[in-house]
Amino acid sequence: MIDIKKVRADFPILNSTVNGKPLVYLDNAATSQKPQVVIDAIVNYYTTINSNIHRGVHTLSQKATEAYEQARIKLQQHFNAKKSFEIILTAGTTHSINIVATGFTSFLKKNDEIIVSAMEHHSNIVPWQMLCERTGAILKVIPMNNEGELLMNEYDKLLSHKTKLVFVNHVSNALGTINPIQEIIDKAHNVGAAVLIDGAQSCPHIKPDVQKLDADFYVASAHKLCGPTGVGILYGKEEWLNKLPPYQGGGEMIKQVTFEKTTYADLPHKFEAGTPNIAGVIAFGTAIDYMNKIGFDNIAAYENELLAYATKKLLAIDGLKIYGTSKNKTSVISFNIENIHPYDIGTIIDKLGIAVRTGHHCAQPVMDFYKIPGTVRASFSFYNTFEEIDLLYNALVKAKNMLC
Ligand code: C6P
Repeated sequence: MIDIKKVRADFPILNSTVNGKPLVYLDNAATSQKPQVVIDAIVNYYTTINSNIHRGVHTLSQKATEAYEQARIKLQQHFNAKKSFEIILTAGTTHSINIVATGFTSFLKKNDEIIVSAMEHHSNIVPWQMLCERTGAILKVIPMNNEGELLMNEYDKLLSHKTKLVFVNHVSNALGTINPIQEIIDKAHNVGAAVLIDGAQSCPHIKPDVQKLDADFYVASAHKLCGPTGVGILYGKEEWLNKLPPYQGGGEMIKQVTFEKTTYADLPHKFEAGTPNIAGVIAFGTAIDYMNKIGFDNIAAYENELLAYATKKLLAIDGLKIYGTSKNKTSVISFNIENIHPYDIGTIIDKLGIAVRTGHHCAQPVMDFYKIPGTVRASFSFYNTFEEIDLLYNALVKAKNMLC
């Protein structure tokens, strides 16, 4: 059970006003708000143990290193990786995907095939297109239906001995659809292909078990999970991470450097060149603890109630159409109101203190599929309330009356 009053008190920003109105933050799919414990973790780091990690023998450096590595272990436990060094600390989902896409350059040859889905975020399309340009590999797309669900029989037809990689988001950011990733992984493995799951949108709602899933790679961003921006993970199976070449060269990722030859450090350091976002990683660990204390089952149950309530309420508005109507979805509602541009709705309701995202949501192929320029996207988190959904409804009715 979510104790909503208690939970909301953890988030200082939820008490603020925007344009003279109480903030109603419904843009959680873009980024989540941060509880005080996460903010404190960042402040504590800089006020008590700020120093560089893995480098110094002095006490501060050792304390910072320990806190940083402790966060890695929390993340290992959360995602259930077998080894802590299978968790690479990155700048976020986009960075993690690019590490894998760049690393695969030497493994692919002309006419090898890569499969993505029709509902990917640009960060799970563009790096693979760039990989195809470098290697001559071919990008194939699993199509979707009007409800925003992947056509799994078409996926079956795309898979062959030519398929080397499959990349799919666990949850679509534009539609909220939860994709059948276990089936996608199992079928890809049957033809010998590796699978990367983009968990950017699923991680705030679903606790994944990467070993049970048997995912080859799983990526996520801290900022979707009540953690700071500019931090994320690349989970990779040990054998894959050992095979992949490093993405960036620099300090910390080496064993030995001479002008003739450099040898690389062991995992995870091979992929962690340079001074990382130390405070951000430590605060990511705090955010994971915070979310687990609330409990992902509690979060999912409460957000499902919010989703059902909001869906019913919004559909009562004449001319409102929801995009992404799969039964299996997270608390995201993408919609348009007939003859009104999403940007105009977003601008008007912002004046009423309501934050939603408008536009193509970095998923232009999804918008092209529905032949629309974009949508309004309201995305709910475990700290949102039913009253806030009522405020959204009232604001939309007001916007509609003003614009029609
Ligand atoms: N989606 C949204 O408003 P970064 O920016 O690297 O933390 O995450 C990129 C990313 C990758 N995959 C999916 C499915 C995503 O949703 C996102 C980020 C935000 O939908 C910001 S564009």
